[in-house]
Amino acid sequence: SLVPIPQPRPWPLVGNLTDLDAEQSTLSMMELARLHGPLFRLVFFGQSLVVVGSQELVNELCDEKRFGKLVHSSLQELRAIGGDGLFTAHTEEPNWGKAHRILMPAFGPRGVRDMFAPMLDVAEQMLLRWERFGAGTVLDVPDQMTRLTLDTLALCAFDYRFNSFYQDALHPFVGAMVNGLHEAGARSGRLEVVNRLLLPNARRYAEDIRLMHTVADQIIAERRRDPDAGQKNDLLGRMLSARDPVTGETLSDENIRYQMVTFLIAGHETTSGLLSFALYLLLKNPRVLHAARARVDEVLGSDTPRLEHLPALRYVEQVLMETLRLWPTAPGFAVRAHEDTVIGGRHAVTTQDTLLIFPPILHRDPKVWGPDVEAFRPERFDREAEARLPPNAWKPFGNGQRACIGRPFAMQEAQLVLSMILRRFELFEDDPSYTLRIKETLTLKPEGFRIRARRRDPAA
Ligand code: MNH
Repeated sequence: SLVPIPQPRPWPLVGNLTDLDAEQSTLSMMELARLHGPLFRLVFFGQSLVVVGSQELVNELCDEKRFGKLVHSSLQELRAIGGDGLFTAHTEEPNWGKAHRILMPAFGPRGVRDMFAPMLDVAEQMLLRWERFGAGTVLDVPDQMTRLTLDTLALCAFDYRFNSFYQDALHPFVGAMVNGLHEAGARSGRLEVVNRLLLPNARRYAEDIRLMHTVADQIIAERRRDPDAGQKNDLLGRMLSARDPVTGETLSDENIRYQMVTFLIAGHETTSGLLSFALYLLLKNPRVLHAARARVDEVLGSDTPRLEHLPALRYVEQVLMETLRLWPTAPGFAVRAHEDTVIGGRHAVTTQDTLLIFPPILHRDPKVWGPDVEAFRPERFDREAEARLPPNAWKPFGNGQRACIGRPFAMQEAQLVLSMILRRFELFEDDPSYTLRIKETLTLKPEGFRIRARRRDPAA
């Protein structure tokens, strides 16, 4: 027989709005899961959201025959920025399939290996600055990592240099993006009539979006004028020339613009958050820090990192996987049932329900991870231990055909950069009494986490 999905008691009109702290919704959701279990319903203004965070239920929801990605209300709001780019497109839109087929090979193992050199280039720029500053300088970790990942993405994808390490002020694209994302988030939490009444916000939002699109359009125009463009096999080059094997068509300039803005947005905040949390967790867990450093010293020695080193640096990859278990920087993704159905054998859901798969809860399922879910233990991702995990227990990159296309890119970049940092620097927390503060935007970051870095003796 059917059992209703648990729901915190709603208030008239606003429903469960008061159960969520708008600035800290991930932490609120984790708290609600402690109170109500890993499956609960929240209702806002008559709209139902079902939060799902046990391996058993998530595994069921990952069945693409029954469920598929839903462009939920905050992603819908992002379409003003990312249009029908991969992240914000509906699976049924022809441009999703077309771009997916054209871009998958470029983001595959071959394509990402070609990006090793520009990744190393930008990492060197950051670390050279850390060396010159010396151990007396305090480094704001999320700020440094954001400059790094943004520059890396633009260089790898479009052969374009933001040069964030050569100036204090970031490229205007960054300000427009930060404001635009903030406003998009705020808009999805406001009623449409309120959005229309907030004219100064709306005007500013339109300007920020225009700036982002103009930057992308200019990069496209420059490339079209570039006599050597034919030799450039980066993402932009492929998007401009590749034909979809199914339709025989190329992507339109408008769609290429949306993909570029999407890569810049989807591709840098998540990866910079990952690197920031990894450094935080390493500094709070000296055993793991020493184990990772010992491995990096052994593998890299005095070499400049090369692609061939990466497989031997598996432990660093495990550090990143364990980081994404505890702090999945893109903390949720939504699916919808293709037809009204029953989940967990006893809970009815309809096609109208937004089903939010929530990795911060899923990744703490004690049935999967044991009694020490909060412990930072990269050994959980040893090859053998990983193979023993039940299906869909670890979902920081989404699911199925709509999973993250940038996963190999992000993991290669993060593995390279973290290895280089550990090899070259002794790290210190600026304030050892720092306790984690989560900054939530579209993604999660350890707010105000600062370190100092001292060059290690190269012979060490
Ligand atoms: Mn990424 C989709 C997480 C790095 C570009 N990404 C997703 C989804 C998650 C995600 C979760 C699924 C969202 C949904 O179902 O609504 N992404 C991450 C994380 C990192 C990351 C945790 C880094 C760590 N992503 C990157 C990078 C890029 C990128 C780097 C680009 C270079 N991501 C995308 C795109 C999609 C996506 C594009 C949408 C893919 C599709 O639906 O076809």
